[in-house]
Amino acid sequence: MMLQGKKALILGIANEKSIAWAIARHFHEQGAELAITYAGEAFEKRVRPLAESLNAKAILPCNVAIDNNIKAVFYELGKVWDGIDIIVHSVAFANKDELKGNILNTTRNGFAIAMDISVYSFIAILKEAQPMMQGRNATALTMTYHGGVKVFPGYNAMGVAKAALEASVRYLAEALGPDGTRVNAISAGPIRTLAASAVGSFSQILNRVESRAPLRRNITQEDVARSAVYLCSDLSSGVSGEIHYVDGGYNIIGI
Ligand code: 0WD
Repeated sequence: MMLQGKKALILGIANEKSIAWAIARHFHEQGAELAITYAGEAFEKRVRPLAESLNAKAILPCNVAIDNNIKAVFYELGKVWDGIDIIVHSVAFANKDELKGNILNTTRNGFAIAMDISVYSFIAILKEAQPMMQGRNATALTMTYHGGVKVFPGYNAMGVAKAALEASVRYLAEALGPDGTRVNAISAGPIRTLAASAVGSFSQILNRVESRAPLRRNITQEDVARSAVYLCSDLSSGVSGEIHYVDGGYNIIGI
């Protein structure tokens, strides 16, 4: 068991298709103890039974756009855990209007929302988590997409947000490294989830990856979860600040 006894906080389960749900299941299988958050009341009905099925030690609300929600999570975790070994941030959001047409459609407010929920939240969470992660060889993992590096139809403001998220991974790795904490991201290939359904040209992207990726298939939530186990276990003890692709190799193809 790769994660025996590790205490893992997972943010970003919306339903059973969520990447974070596959990660939670694999972490549980590998012996981790879990705390799971849901984005707000509307999500509780779906997320609570999933979390209970993995014997989560804490099941807490957390809208990452609200500082007090984030603070409350760590206050509550402090009551049940003496520290945190793993944080998985699998959260992103942009208004649907920002995810069609081209980037010139982006509004000031829509841009700010995408950056706040998809980027700043990772920084805010790790700031609050720092005291509980210090000195335990802890790890933090976020989820990004190649649209932060290359242009994909409809990805627009979210592509800009993922570029900022990837830069944040590097700055956070440097900030938390002296504590022994590692910070990494998985850049996942496209997967049909609730979040993906908001991206205008998603089917086109899926078809393209299936025909062009070296593995000639799309990846699954399980592919991502297995790499997450590696990045959050002591097997990756020397790895920090990395953007690790789990995309069937698609990103290496030039033409
Ligand atoms: O193709 C894909 N599905 C890829 C997803 C490819 C590469 C990366 N990713 C990323 C996403 O950008 C995201 O960062 O993986 C992460 C997880 O996404 P997912 O598993 O594909 O999608 P989903 O199951 O919808 O989980 C994302 C969840 C939200 O769902 P919705 O769809 O309702 O926005 O992020 C959560 C919420 O549960 N979320 C929030 N959590 C707390 N506070 C908030 C918020 N304000 N907003 C969204």
